[in-house]
Amino acid sequence: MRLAARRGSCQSGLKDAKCGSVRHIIALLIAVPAFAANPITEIKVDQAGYLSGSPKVAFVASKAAATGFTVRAAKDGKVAFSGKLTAPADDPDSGDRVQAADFTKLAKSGTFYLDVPGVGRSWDFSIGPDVYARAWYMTMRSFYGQRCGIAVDLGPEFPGYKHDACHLEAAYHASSGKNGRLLNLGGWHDAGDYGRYVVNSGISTGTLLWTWEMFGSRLQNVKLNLPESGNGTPDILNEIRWNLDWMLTMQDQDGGVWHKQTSEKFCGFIMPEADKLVSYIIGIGKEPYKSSCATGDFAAVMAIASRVYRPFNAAFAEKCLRAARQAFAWLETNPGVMFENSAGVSTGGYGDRNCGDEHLWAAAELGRTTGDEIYQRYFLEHYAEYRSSVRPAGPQSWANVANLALWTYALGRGKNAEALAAIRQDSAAAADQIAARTTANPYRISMTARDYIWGSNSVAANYGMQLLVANALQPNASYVEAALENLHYLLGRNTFSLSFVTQVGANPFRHPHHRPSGADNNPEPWPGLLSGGPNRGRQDPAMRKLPADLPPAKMYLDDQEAYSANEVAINWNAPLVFLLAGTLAAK
Ligand code: G3I
Ligand code: 9MR
Ligand code: ZN
Repeated sequence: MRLAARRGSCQSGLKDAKCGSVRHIIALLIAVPAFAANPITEIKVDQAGYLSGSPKVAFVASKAAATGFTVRAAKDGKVAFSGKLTAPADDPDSGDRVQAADFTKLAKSGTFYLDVPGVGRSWDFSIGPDVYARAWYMTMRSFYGQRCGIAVDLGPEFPGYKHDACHLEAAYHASSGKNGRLLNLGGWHDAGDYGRYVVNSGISTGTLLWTWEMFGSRLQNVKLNLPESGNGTPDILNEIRWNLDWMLTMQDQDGGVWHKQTSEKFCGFIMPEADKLVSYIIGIGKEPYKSSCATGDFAAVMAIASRVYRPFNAAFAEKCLRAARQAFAWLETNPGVMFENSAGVSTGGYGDRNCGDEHLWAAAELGRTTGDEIYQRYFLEHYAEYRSSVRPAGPQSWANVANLALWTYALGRGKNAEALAAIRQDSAAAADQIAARTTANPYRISMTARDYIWGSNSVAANYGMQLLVANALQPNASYVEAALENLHYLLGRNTFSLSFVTQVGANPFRHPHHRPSGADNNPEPWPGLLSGGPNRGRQDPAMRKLPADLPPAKMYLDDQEAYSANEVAINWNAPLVFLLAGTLAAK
């Protein structure tokens, strides 16, 4: 995205409305009728839109309190709904004074905008039964864009978004306990960098496989325009398979799984095929070389894959199951091997202080897939230690997968009635509190001030996933509504009025810390990628230029340099894919 990178004034999300991208200029010339002024950030809407039958709320955060609002048709400005704004509420997390505009009663399909006299107009949004179908397609298809080891081309839909086969040179790093070259292409680039990390692949791939397990009937016919499309396997599974095949190559003969495959250091902002650094299998530098967290995540994912792919490819399902069993056996003898970068290696760590949750997840998924006593027993002996993970504050993350372990036991109707009841009860109690907190938050999101960490947008998406899983265990409309509120936040109903997904919505963020987006010649970043989001920790030099006393939700820059707030990553996109799938019309 060379053009945009040169436009200094385009760096801040706060100013993005004024940015001169071709796309925005055309949008302003064509889409906005002469009688309406430009959209302004003080009015916050979900830029993808609102489901016809669900609550529809926009927010206004202006200096002077406003009173009324209208919703108008985008094509002619005709009033479709008018209402009153709520009294202002102070939101300490963003520092905004927020008024709500509720137009739930407007159920007519179409494209609209909000008009607030004395304030201005919003970006356009849609109302309809399937307003998130396009966003689902784009966020899921973004995994294809992250493919390593193969040429990728998002055209003709996104012409120019392509790269050649990359990272073709692989070798065992000294820290892996082996040496020599190997040939193991594949997998997804983790994020804005080109590394491949088993731990992060674990939660990401697991979340996507769960998306299939929970919402497959809605997804099985959705074409993602992949090289494999039309081969008889649903495209979501075709895409996931690309990463599973690489993960399988990360398992050593003794069953243990190496932590990551990356170069020794991060390359510059170049296209992946231009990165000629050797892609090393990296271990811990001493016996047993592999790491427990990677091996646990691997076992869990392969166990899920074995039940998911069985109807499509029994041989592959068997291969996954064998790999999962071997990984679990390794973990039983090596439960506490932590990963740390060895000397000379400076790529991502995904280091964890405790692999018990990964171990539990492996046992739970293997137990669900096979019903075998050994996995059931491990789960029942250990699950109680992790019950507090299903909690109202702090959902699952790459470092904590205990939730997934507990939920899969309940979703798979595990045999122990006491465990089942405990997990169901914990899930509902946590979801009740999250839903109540969401309603009380002036921006109606589940986020707490402490949740604005590195990758905070994935915290919002994972709250959404937590609520949808709780709903699957015990249906409750308030859980689904609260999940949707978090989606609205990610798609533009936030303090910046910015859609945090590239190329989704009329005012998306545009400068991700994403090497292909930074290095190519396209005017816009690669589509369907979720920004990491506000990070109160200000953990990079660009972010440290922001005032230290900014409220946490405001700690964000739409700046390529701001990697601690504006990178993209597979484990952030995956729960968004899950959440969006949950909104799609049941088929
Ligand atoms: O969880 C704690 C929280 O309790 C505490 O209050 C808060 C205060 O700062 O920190 C939270 O921990 C943060 C953690 O992310 C949360 O998951 C750490 O500060 C923060 O340093 C850590 O950042 C990780 C980052 O790598 C740096 O290690 C991100 O989770 C992780 O997503 C990110 O992953 C990178 C890979 O290494 C390389 N590839 C790109 C990828 C995305 O940026
Ligand atoms: O680009 C890297 C990003 O993917 C990582 O998440 C981040 C933290 O590990 O590091 C980025 O690389 C930066 C490096 O750590 C320090 N020099 C600047 C690099 C960004 O261009
Ligand atoms: Zn690659």
